[in-house]
Amino acid sequence: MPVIQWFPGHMAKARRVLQENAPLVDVILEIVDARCPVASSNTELMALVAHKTRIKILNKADLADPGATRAWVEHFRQRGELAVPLDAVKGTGAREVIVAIREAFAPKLAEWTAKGRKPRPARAMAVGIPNVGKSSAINRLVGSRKAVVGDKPGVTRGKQWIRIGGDVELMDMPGILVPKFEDQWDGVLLASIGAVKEEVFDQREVAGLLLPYFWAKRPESVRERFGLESIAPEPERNLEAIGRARGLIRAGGVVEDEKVAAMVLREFREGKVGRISLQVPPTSAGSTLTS
Ligand SMILES: Nc1nc2c(ncn2[C@@H]2O[C@H](COP(=O)(O)OP(=O)(O)OP(=O)(O)O)[C@@H](O)[C@H]2O)c(=O)[nH]1
Ligand SMILES: [Mg+2]
Repeated sequence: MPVIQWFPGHMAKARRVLQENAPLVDVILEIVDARCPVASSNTELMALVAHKTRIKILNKADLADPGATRAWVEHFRQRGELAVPLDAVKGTGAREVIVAIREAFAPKLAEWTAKGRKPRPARAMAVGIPNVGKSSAINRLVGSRKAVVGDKPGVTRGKQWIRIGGDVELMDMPGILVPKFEDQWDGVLLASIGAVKEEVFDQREVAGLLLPYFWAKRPESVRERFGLESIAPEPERNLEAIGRARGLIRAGGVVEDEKVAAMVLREFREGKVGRISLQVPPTSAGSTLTS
């Protein structure tokens, strides 16, 4: 059985939302999780708006390995794609996002004014799969500048725009994309970053598959937090050892492996296992990417 059982029916709705909103904006901000920017992107949906200017926001950069994030930015840049790291909680990178939107819009604006038309602000919208931080990013970009620009009848069909810089406006609602699964490991990554509901995957399976990866990247954190002295080839043995170390044991001495798995995933999501990137760019996949 696959790790994730998925229902591709949601794809149609996400496609519709994207296609309806794309014509209203100059720039599409695709929010992805910096720890796995490819798995948390829906390349199939984004291909529908390939004609638009797009900026990838590598959000939760505070939880990712800084070296890996730098490598990702460079990787995307080499492919002609804009990528900007963001920590939507602290706001680190928010200014750079606004600058990137302004710069991406500059050629269009120049063309516009050359034709004698009045300059207007750049319009952007945020899209992304669940839990990547779309709402947090919007809040952070808006900051204290809560000024709603208001409806633009006929152009925006009731959409609200918020001014986020002198000459940049952001749609107040993000577009929700569906996660895409190309293989089982994608499913594991998407589950680990909270992009899919916990009911649709087996947390023990996901935690079991991730632990060797955490161990390879941050052995000292895994040892300290979870009390593992070594990593066993059998996932159940690792969960078992963690359960004993952390006291997640039922009467009768049986380790509560579901609780152990849920805890491992939660602590990873909260960044307590250290800054770990789950994907590194193909070119640097073999290199060491510790901070
Ligand atoms: N550490 C860290 N946590 C973040 C960041 N951005 C968002 N979060 C956390 O991630 C969780 C999800 O953030 P949201 O902003 O609700 O994400 P969303 O994409 O709007 O989620 P949905 O609306 O459910 O699809 C929250 O617990 C946020 O506090 C970030 O840059 N760093
Ligand atoms: Mg949200």
